[in-house]
Amino acid sequence: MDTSWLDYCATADQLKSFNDNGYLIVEDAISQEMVDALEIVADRLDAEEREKTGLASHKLLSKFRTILDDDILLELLDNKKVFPLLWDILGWNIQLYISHLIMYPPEPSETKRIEKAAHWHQDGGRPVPEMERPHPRLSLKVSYWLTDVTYRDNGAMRLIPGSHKLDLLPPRDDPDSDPEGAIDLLVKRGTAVLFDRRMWHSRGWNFSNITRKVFFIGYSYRWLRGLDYNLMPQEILDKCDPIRRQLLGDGVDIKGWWQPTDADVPLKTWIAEHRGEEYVR
Ligand SMILES: O=C(O)CCC(=O)C(=O)O
Repeated sequence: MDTSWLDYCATADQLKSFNDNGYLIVEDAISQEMVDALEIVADRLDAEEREKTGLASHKLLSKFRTILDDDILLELLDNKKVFPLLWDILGWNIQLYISHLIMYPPEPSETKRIEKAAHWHQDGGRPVPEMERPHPRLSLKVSYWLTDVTYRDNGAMRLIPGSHKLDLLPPRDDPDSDPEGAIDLLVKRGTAVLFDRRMWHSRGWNFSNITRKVFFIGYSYRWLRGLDYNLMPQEILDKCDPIRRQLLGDGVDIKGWWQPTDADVPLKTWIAEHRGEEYVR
């Protein structure tokens, strides 16, 4: 397993920024070769899915459970520049809970230009209305940007820094604008952005002339059920080292979801050995 993770553990500034703002930008999180390879995979999945479902070429494609669609996606699971940030934020008792791809082609030229984004939300499905507030963190997602989004009109994701601590979406000054405090997330190709599932966010409009391409990988505590897979095919687990197997939901028995032994959580042992016992309490 890759000891270069140790070079990318979270700094105090990164942890403070994530805790205060609810997101963290990691530029050049993946090499240009890796971005090129991921873009080829994204284009292939897009073409296959549109062929299968008949989705028109100008419509947004949202494909879930992508982690098994190509072995290169397994590489993202423990990407050296991002994975250590996850243990420093969530700890060692983590798993993959969701993986998805969004391909957002340019809006057709006749689409009426509107400024406000359409669907402000916090991530998480039923837990969002069912849990008492204030909510705990529970999970976060990492978005890997395969195309430049350096202008709002590239379909920049919109988010409200600090809003992971808010129970309600902040108000709007004007019904045709975004809520107070909203910003455009502008990123270069190859950037990863970690975001707390509670942070209020939305997708902006793509009025550019290129398709916006993003893979999302979400991590949660192991005592939550996966939204992608709860049982990975054995042939996938067989390709993976113990830490990736932990992330993919492997474990010794059902009790290990709640009271893990060292055999359930090899990441814990790895961190204890390489950073010290104080990091695995
Ligand atoms: O596509 C986007 O910019 C936003 C995606 C999103 O809302 C999500 O993954 O929860």
